[in-house]
Amino acid sequence: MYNPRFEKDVFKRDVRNNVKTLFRKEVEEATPQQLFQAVSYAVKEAIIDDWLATQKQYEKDDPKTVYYMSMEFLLGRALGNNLINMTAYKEVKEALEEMGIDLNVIEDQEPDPALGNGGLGRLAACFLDSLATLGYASYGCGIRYRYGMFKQKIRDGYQVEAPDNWLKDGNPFELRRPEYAKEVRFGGNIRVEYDETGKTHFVQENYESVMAIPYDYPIVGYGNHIVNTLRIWDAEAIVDFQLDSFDRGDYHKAVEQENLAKNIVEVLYPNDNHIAGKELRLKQQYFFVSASIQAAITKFKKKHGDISKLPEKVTFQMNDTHPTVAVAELMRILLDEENLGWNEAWDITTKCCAYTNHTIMAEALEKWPIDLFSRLLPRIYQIIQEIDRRFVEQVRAQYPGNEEKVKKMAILMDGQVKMAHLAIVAGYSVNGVAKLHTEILKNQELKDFYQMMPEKFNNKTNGITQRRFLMHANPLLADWVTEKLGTKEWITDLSKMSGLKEWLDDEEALKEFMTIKFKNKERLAAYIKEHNGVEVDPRSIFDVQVKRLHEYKRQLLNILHVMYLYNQIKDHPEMSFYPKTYVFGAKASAGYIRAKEIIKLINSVADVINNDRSINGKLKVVFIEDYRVSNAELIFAAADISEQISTASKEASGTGNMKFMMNGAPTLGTMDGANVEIVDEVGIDNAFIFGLSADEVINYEQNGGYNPYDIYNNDPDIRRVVDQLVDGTYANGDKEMYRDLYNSLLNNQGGARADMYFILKDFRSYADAQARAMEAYKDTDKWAKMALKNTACCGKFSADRTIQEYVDDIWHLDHVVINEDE
Ligand code: 26M
Repeated sequence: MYNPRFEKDVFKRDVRNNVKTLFRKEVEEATPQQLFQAVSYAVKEAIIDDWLATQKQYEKDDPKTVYYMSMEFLLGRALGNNLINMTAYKEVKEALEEMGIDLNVIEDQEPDPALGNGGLGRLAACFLDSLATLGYASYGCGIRYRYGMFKQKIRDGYQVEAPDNWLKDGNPFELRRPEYAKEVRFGGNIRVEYDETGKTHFVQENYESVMAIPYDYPIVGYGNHIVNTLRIWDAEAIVDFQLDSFDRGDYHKAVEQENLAKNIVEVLYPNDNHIAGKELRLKQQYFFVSASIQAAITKFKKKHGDISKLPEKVTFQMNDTHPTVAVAELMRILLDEENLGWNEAWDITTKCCAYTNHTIMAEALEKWPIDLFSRLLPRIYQIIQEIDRRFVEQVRAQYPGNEEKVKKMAILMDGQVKMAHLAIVAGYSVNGVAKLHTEILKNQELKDFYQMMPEKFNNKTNGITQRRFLMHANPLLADWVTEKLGTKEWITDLSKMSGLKEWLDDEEALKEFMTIKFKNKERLAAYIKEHNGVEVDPRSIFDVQVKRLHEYKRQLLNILHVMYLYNQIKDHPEMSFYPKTYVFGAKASAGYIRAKEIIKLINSVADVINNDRSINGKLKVVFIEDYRVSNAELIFAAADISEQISTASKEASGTGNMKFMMNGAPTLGTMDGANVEIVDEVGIDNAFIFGLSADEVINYEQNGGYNPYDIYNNDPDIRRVVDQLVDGTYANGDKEMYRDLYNSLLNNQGGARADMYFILKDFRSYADAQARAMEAYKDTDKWAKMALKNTACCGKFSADRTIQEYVDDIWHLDHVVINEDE
């Protein structure tokens, strides 16, 4: 046991004391929520010592630091994870048991901090965990949204959004740091001044501004006493700091600034892979970027005089284009506040900034109208104009007479600011998030940039943290793995999982492995019973698709196939069919109408099938409400089959696929994103692969698509399910409810091609993969082996591996060790 604070008796006393001082109660009288608070404060106290020690060590060693700039951090609950990383989970569980408290119940009191949408935000959270665990100095930089990702309710089969007031009971783990506040300015105009030496100065006037107040959130490394910081910014009106502005008659200004401050951090935009172009979103971006960069520079200057050395100690990683104004903000500070010349400032900036691309979806490429951008950020816009002017000059020099290139590559074009172009031009590294994705960037989407600056491009295949997604999500399997490997090393070195291959032919071990899966399925079945009121049989195959709802992820393909299976069972009641439970979980962006229609369809199909007693429970469909990190942990552990069925080329990586694999669920999917690398690791025989390849999809797209009627006319099974969208089968006789989905599959609509995502095209091949999976499952021994093989081969997909690659190839951070005796 590494932390003396978890001396059981001391810890128990701390908890009792906290209940008293916080709530004036005895433990026996406290509510579960109050106990959660009391336990969390006791844990925080232990964290604080390590947090201080870590910062002291950093002060001493002065390691290079990465600032991971992200609009989103989808952390999930902290309590259980912190206990695991402090290697105190079991001791605390026991201590609480002795007090008559169940740790699981306490953990369930914690609201999920959901400051992110999906993949991109969860990746950021996994990266922070790995950075701390590997001993690298890092800050996560983001926004402390008052309301995180909305809560999803399903009412009458429809998604209804409710606000996520995650801070309503306070947040035991965070620390407000007003002494590090920074002012951020918006709007106004830029006045040019010349001083006596003839030097030019740019002065912003008539601006509005807000105070950015940091809240620090501890990121606990596994078993190494390192505690890094996630710094998320709240906004407050400046008037709170200058109480006299009311006296000066600035009443209106005061109210305006209150509003600006309140609005900026009010809510996370619930879009995923789609850009809305709202002014408030740009305000959010500049707000946290400016505050974070200012803070980083202040910290650097306190220790180092010479700003030109910044790249030796600091690197800014931009999580997608959302924080790309960082490059212009850094330039602004270097030019206007540090008084450097352009070339020197540019040299520093281009050695400090790096960019990760997460998508090739056209509607997700971030572009801002110039009029909006220049009005809100006048000085930043001037700087971007100059960056663009110099870059275009360079393009013309390299490709004389080729104005096509300029048009395709410029940062400012067609009245827009193209954020990806800015990020690539100013960044020293551009990376994709899986091999296939990076190849598509290099050869298609960003081809011109790759040709001009190939040295910037590199791949960093995503990963996940095994601490949360195996140890915490699946303690039974985690203990089994430790026992079989005879070591806990896999917790910080996931490549050790390959040692499990020795057990692939051991019948007893396979049986144990499948018993654990069964217990996890019982646990999920209980959750489904409680939350959906649906009975599912843990002996049935749990086939799971959980992820954001998006057409390219093709939840529609999945549910159409369920409709097809149902038709089959009804037509041929005697046919051999292994009972199946299809599990869905997905939030649709609030304004994404078609995504919401798909949710309604899934729920309608569930209703019809689950209530049809004639099929003897062979088929069940469950839509899990409010899919989020906390219930994801239960779901991954309980899955038999992992549905990863995006249209090839569209899913940059996927990370859910890795979580399923780690927990022993084979992939049923397309050759897309990181699925390709999963198949490389586990072998094609231990996955169920189907559908068009990325090349084939891109080829069709470049030739105007394909004609879905060729399939509809020639395949009666497919025609039947498509027609069932408009014959009222799943809509109580209403023939119009799913007309839009029907049309999207068959008919061109304005700019959108019929069946843009190749659902009908891939349907047969998908149904075939489904059939193969069912056949494989029937052979219990073979299945167990296949499932274990997946767990045994997941080593590559640790975020620890990913982060080590970022460190080696991009960030070049120094490794830090905390000396336990100090
Ligand atoms: C943009 C503008 C306004 C509001 C929101 C956005 C926005 C927010 C999140 C756009 C995209 C966002 O996320 C994209 C995302 O999650 N991409 C996923 O990133 C994962 C991590 O790399 C990959 O595994 C997924 O394949 C990729 O879809």
